[in-house]
Amino acid sequence: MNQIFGTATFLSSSGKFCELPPPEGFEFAILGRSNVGKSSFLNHVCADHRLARTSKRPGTTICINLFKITESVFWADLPGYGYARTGGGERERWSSLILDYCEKRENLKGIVWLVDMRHIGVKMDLEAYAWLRKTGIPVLPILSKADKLSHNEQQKQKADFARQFTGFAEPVVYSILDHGSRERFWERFEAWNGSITIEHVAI
Ligand SMILES: Nc1nc2c(ncn2[C@@H]2O[C@H](COP(=O)(O)OP(=O)(O)O)[C@@H](O)[C@H]2O)c(=O)[nH]1
Ligand SMILES: [Mg+2]
Repeated sequence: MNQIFGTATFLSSSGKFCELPPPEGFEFAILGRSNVGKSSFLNHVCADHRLARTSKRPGTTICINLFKITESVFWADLPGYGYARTGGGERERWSSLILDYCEKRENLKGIVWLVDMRHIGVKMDLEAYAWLRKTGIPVLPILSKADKLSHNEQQKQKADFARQFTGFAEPVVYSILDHGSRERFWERFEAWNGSITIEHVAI
């Protein structure tokens, strides 16, 4: 996948499921809590810091942003979950756009699920996990912001993740401050990608 570096392009931004472009090729979605580092991760793995907009303020992306990674691989940067703009209930914290997308998008091949490595097992991630398991969509977990932890803390958090979240591919420890993360991710992505099929279990 080395050839993709710097060649990914922004395709579209959709606020409603019906506004998404027609499915084309294979799509992978980036899911995770608001502010976990989804857009930064996308930019970093594609080696293009201007690709997706990143933000210090949580809850700013309410659209699905689609990116073309190769001729046949597309990535969707989903809105973050877990940020209650109005301090309201669960419904506001789980965007119906995420649910619609994950349940209906025909060419969705897998979900890259970001979890903040410092905070394993927070309520919204537990909810996301239960729901992801139910959908049967293949999931590759990413433990983000690894640079904020020492090596020992990383080992502990990894073990914690493995204890709490079973049934997915082994998580990739990731930091946008570490270029080794990028190589490690693409290796793991290709292995994961090759091992799954386009049809996930319909809900
Ligand atoms: N130290 C560190 N900060 C990160 C990392 N990834 C993201 N961030 C920061 O976390 C904040 C939220 O990132 P963003 O990509 O906008 O999160 P999103 O809401 O999930 O798309 C930004 O200030 C990023 O610079 C990382 O690996 N290490
Ligand atoms: Mg974002």
